[in-house]
Amino acid sequence: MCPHRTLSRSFATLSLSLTSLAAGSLQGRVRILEKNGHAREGLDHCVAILEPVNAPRPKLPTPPPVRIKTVGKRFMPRVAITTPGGEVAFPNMDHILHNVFSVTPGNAFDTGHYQPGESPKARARQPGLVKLYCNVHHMMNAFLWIVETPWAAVLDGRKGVAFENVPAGTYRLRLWHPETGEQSWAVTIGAGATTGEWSLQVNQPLLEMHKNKFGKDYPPEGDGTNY
Ligand SMILES: [Cu+2]
Repeated sequence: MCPHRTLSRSFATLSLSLTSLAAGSLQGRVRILEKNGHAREGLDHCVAILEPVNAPRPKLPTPPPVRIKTVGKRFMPRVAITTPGGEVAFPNMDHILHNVFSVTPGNAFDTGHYQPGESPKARARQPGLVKLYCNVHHMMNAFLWIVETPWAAVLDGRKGVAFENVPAGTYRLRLWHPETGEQSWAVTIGAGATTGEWSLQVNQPLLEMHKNKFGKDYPPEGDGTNY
C-alpha cells in the first residue's frame, strides 16, 4: 500500500477522534416562576437532567447508595437521583412506624411497615420519575429520579445548571420540579461553555392527591388503625 495514503488515513482517524473528544459544558440560570409570575427564591427540589440525543452515550457511573431518611414524618431528602440498578435505603429516624411504597409502573414496591432504626431497601429499575409515599402518613411524599446519564442533579442550593465535560453533540435538557412538572429543551453543545436560561412555571399543588397502597383514601391520621 502507498505509504502516503496510509498516513492521510491515520490523520483522518485522528481528527475524527479529536472532534468526538471535544468536551464542553452547559451552564445557565434556572427560574421557578410562581403563579403570580415572580421568580421563587431558591431551586429546592428542582431536578436537571441532560440526556444525549445525537452525542456519544457516556458510560454510567456505578450508582452511589442513596439514603432517604424518615425524619419528623417527612422524607429527607424529598428528591433523590440514581441510575437503574441503584439501591435506595430508607432509614427510619423517627420513633414511629413508617412505610414506603410506590405504584409507579416499572418501579412499584412496598417495604411494609418498618420500625424505628430499621432501614428497608428498594432497587431502582426502569428509568423515569418514581413517586414515593408512606402508607401510614398521607403527607409524606418523596420523588426518586432514575436516570441513564451522568449529567443529572438536584438543584438545591444552586442557581441553575452546571454540567461539565459534556462531549459535543445534541442533547435534551429536562427540568422538573414537584410543583411544575417537567419541561425539556433541545440543546447543542460544542467546545467551551454553552449557556442558556430556562424557566419552569408553578401549576401544581405542593402535595399531589394520591391514594394509599391499596388504592383507597387514607383514613384520618391518629386513629391508630393504620399501624
Ligand atoms: Cu410515615
